[in-house]
Amino acid sequence: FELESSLRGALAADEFELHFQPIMDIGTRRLHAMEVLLRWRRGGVELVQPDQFIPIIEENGMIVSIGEWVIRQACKQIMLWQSQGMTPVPLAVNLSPRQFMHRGLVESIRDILDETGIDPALIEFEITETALMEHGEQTLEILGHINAMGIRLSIDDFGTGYSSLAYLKRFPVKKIKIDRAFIKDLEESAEDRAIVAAIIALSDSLQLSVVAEGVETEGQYALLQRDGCQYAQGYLFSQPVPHATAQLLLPRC
Ligand code: G
Ligand code: G
Ligand code: G
Ligand code: MN
Ligand code: NA
Repeated sequence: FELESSLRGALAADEFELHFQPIMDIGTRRLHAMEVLLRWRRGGVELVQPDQFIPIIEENGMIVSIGEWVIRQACKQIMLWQSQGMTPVPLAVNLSPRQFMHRGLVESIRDILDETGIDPALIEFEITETALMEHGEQTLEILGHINAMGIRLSIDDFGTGYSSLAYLKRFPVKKIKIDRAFIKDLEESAEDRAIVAAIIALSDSLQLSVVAEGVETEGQYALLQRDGCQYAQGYLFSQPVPHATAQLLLPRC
């Protein structure tokens, strides 16, 4: 309750901030994109991680306004980096199921793109496979609108739900992110290696690109490279970092 009531004023008090985690191209070991991860600077001091407050704001509906703020802030960040002479990489923003099903989403994305004037190719949305499975036709329609705006879509936490890649082909999705549960024991577990190799091979034949999440060791990296995985994200490269650190990773024009 205490957390919930202090969350109510947090947006107005400007207590949220974005952190950024690099997603690397495995072939070149260069920066490919960054995932945007929300943080709450509670009372302006203590940094609260999303697992402490995202479930609360999903439950009470505040995710809609806070989520819209995240999308706008990410677009503004791209604009700012460009104006400072940097070449931004695409930013991947997480969308919760509740936010996704909200009627105003498509309209507000359109407004933000108009407002900031950024290239929609510099924004990606991540949505979990479970969220996709929950609402058939309506989901397909919303994703169609987002895709038509030129924003790319990724499936987050892939492998933890019940969908198959064949089913996902119905959606205008370009990328899947293999959940870190399958990467964690990659070096020790022949079973996990087989699962990951199969996901990569099938994705390839369906023209989906693949990001491995939670890559922490060079050994995991080498195995992913061997199996033809294109992208990797994880502590091996960097934790999520504030904008001032993230911008040091960007190429300058
Ligand atoms: O510190 P200030 O209130 O000016 O920052 C406003 C917000 O804009 C900050 O919370 C920060 O998250 C965001 N921001 C993103 N990029 C920059 C940047 O290059 N400089 C500053 N000052 N703020 C940035
Ligand atoms: O940042 P961290 O790595 O602790 O993220 C924990 C969880 O919070 C992840 O599952 C991530 O998807 C979720 N999350 C982080 N930022 C956002 C956000 O801006 N919107 C939504 N909906 N979820 C987020
Ligand atoms: O949106 P998603 O559920 O994928 O959120 C990413 C989460 O994974 C964030 O909480 C982020 O801090 C975390 N994370 C990113 N890289 C690593 C990693 O290498 N190891 C672990 N354990 N967690 C990671
Ligand atoms: Mn994610
Ligand atoms: Na994930």
